[in-house]
Amino acid sequence: MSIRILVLHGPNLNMLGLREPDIYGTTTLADVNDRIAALAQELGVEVDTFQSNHEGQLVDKIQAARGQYAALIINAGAYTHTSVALLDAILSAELPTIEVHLSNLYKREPFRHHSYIASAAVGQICGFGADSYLLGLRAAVALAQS
Ligand code: DHK
Repeated sequence: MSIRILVLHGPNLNMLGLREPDIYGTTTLADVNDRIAALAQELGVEVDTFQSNHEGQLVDKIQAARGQYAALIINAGAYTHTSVALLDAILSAELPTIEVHLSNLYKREPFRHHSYIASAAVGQICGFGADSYLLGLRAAVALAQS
């Protein structure tokens, strides 16, 4: 059975391409997902992607991922900096988790420097635009194969 990886996009990431392009770039979420799908095919893994603006929907997806996926890649958007619920969901899912962000959080406002989910992640990749997801996918596949 092939390796399955879940990619979650949090709030406002549906606005990629339109929202603050100087920070997040001009690539749309559909483009990001297409690039993830192309790399997944190249690496021979299956990837599902899901975006929600709703914290509870993201919690539901993470809970349902337990035992179903080899790894989780998550850009929790602003919930990164606020959500104990997402942290607890990730801890309970017991999946190797990679936190990704398009922007470099540490070059931005101080409130973005703290991530509630970082302590539950294997690692964090930020600052590479859409490539952060692709680097995250490579890391997830390496973890799943280790
Ligand atoms: C995306 C968001 O929506 C912000 O709330 C985070 C993150 C940063 C990103 O860089 O992908 O602070």
